[in-house]
Amino acid sequence: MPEISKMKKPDVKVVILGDMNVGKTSLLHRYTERKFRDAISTIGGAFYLKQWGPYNISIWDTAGREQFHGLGSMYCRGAAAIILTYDVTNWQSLAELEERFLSLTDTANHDCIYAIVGNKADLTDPQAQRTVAPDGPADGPADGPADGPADGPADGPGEGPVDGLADGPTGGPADDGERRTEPPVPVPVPARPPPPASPGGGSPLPKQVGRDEAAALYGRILRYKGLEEKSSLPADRMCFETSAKTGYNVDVLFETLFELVLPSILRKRNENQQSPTVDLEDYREASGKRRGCC
Ligand SMILES: Nc1nc2c(ncn2[C@@H]2O[C@H](COP(=O)(O)OP(=O)(O)OP(=O)(O)O)[C@@H](O)[C@H]2O)c(=O)[nH]1
Ligand SMILES: [Mg+2]
Repeated sequence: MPEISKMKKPDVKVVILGDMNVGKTSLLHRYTERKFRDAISTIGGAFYLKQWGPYNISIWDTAGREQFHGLGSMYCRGAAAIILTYDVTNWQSLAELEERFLSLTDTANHDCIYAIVGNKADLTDPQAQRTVAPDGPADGPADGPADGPADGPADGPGEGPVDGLADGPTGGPADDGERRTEPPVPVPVPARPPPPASPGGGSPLPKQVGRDEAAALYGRILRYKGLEEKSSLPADRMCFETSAKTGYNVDVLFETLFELVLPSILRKRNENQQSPTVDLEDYREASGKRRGCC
């Protein structure tokens, strides 16, 4: 476990929500580790701290299983962006976003940004079957924010999974690239249903959710949030189809969101400068020195 005093504080929080098996963990793996591997069904939640330019972004992966549903609104507390994920081959997974997950986002920031993401596009769309991000080391996915520093995000070997606990509305502090799992209680997780037959060069599976249905859901989310469509980000910009398996659109998804949450990051940093928090470690060190003097 890293020392608390060395941990970085996330500037902003991005949360991935959606039904079990839609590929939330796989999307996060693909983006952060540049890999696709069979993920184990998530228990509770986990977060990954992404250093993006000079900013620290915590990305929360949540469990889609019904038994963890109660935790969802806790994870969404203070979120600046939420990725609502469905599986393009499973219509019910889109319906679940509205029926089960949307209300969990009530605890997010008032200006939270929503992305609707149809994953597993490789199963239905030949274009998404072409591997755009071959498996490889986590050497940093892309350049930094468009308006950010020239040196881009400092990814590196530090990014990877670590067990631990995180708390607080923006997630607990974590070392650079650290992933923390949060198993609230040990719960037996039943075996995953077998995945649908992969086309693997064969014929694609039927697509059950079209882009227009995702865009319609986006419109309903805006209405649920009491937002005007005219003054909000347009559906064609906020609805994505991705493949965690091939990497199709995965970097585009995360980096579009990071750029969109930049104003939230800057606002939070500005607020912190105006009312700085007390660092207990500094206090302890200082008081220790005083004791030594007397
Ligand atoms: N073909 C294909 N399979 C995928 C893709 N993403 C995930 N999968 C598979 O779908 C299954 C579920 O993936 P996960 O990433 O564990 O799904 P999850 O949404 O995190 O599931 P929970 O943690 O249970 O909520 C695994 O067998 C993955 O290998 C994808 O883009 N394409
Ligand atoms: Mg998962």
